[in-house]
Amino acid sequence: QTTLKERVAELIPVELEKVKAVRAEHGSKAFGPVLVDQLYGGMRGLPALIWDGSVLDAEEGIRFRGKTIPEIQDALPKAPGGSEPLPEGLFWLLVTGEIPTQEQVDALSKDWAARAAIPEFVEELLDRCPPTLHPMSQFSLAVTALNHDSNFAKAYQQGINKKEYWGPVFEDCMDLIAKLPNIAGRIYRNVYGRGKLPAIDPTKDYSWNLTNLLGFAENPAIVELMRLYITIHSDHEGGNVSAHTGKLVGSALSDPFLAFGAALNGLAGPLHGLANQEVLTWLLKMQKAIGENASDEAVREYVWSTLKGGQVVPGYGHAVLRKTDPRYTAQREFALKHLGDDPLFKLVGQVYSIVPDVLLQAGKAKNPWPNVDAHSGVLLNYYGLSEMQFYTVLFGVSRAFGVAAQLIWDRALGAPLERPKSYSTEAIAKIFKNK
Ligand code: NMX
Ligand code: MLT
Repeated sequence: QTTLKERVAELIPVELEKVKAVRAEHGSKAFGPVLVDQLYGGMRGLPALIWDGSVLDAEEGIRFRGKTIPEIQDALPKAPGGSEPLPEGLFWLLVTGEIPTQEQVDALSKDWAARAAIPEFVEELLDRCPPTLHPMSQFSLAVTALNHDSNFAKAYQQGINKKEYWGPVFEDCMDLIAKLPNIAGRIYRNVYGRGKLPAIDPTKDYSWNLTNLLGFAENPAIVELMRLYITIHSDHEGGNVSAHTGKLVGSALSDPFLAFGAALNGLAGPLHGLANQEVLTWLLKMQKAIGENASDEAVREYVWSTLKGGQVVPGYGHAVLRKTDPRYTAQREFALKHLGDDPLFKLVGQVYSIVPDVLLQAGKAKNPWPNVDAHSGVLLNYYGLSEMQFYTVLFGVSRAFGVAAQLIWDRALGAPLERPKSYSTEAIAKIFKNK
């Protein structure tokens, strides 16, 4: 059977031809005007990047290589007895655009298990972090330190031909993904005093091992949740802060560990991945303030008080989406199947029926609907993973899949250094003075 690396090698000449043809036919066509407001407005809507793994539609949400979340839930191989897709399959899809066989997915599980060990000095580095250092800072520190053993950095120093870049980058990306469970598990156990890390089981899949390292794998339902979680958080086209950062840093030929370490620092921001922590904090604060089983009126007032305090309602709104995030819907469906009448899940549902109305009335947010982060914490909390400061680490484990897939293609296709043009306000005033 073909391995992922062999398949990528076969696809590279095909992709190079495709890109050549698209550029020859469309290279000189304009996407439309660039408005000065877009420079000041966080570049919203500015077409600026090539990203092959997924494309986001404002109304429909994400498609991974053209497939919606329900479609990949249906099409990707599962674990024995499981019903959620294995993220190994999603990675294969992100990289190749093809649905892998069960055997190919199983081979990836084995390959990643074999690569999972982290260097002793990284273990020590994590063990010496104070438990007060945020898990995301520890995560980015450890991922950056993996650069010590980067195949690409070494090959570059030895004068590798640029046509060959993708090979060691592929190996680094596989190592990166494979090592994240041991890093995440170690951080979790160190910070929350959860005892010693068990060994990776080479007969089990990636999500089972991750869940086991955290100490929860005896419950098959949370293992299934982890498979869904890692799958749906993996990629959200290229413009989001973490994906774009990974691509940008990789474009300087920084190796995948340096590039993804940088991506994690972006994911750690409260307007991006940290929002999953913020949502649970906010829900618990609300519960404390207005009690369990509070009335809709009390919830509505609490939402207004958040807005009036000059804060955002975490988990709501999006820079691109204009409808409920299908990743929210997938998690809600999982919760409906597994969570029963968990009080926090009920509160999440109640908030969903109230917040969009309030945000619309407040009249600022362009999208009043929930995003992925509005639901993830409640699910993890239900299964006993209640330490919300850790939640973004799991988002980060997943986001490595999307960033890694693109880093492989960027180096295979010879993507150039990113270097857009910037202007000062003075320069803009001068340029457009008489226009
Ligand atoms: N609560 C309160 N105000 C909001 C919200 C919200 N959930 N969403 C947008 N706004 C405000 C926003 O702060 C801005 O205010 P101002 O003009 O005073 O600066 C105004 O509405 C217009 O913002 P938009 O153009 O709708 O949103 P933008 O594209 O700038 O930002 C987010 C997108 C996601 C940063 C924003 O919706 C937000 O802060 N949401 C809450 C945090 C969150 O859930 N982030 C997670 C996103 C998903 N992820 O994992 O990365
Ligand atoms: C993501 O998954 O990266 C977030 O939804 C943010 C985004 O797409 O901008």
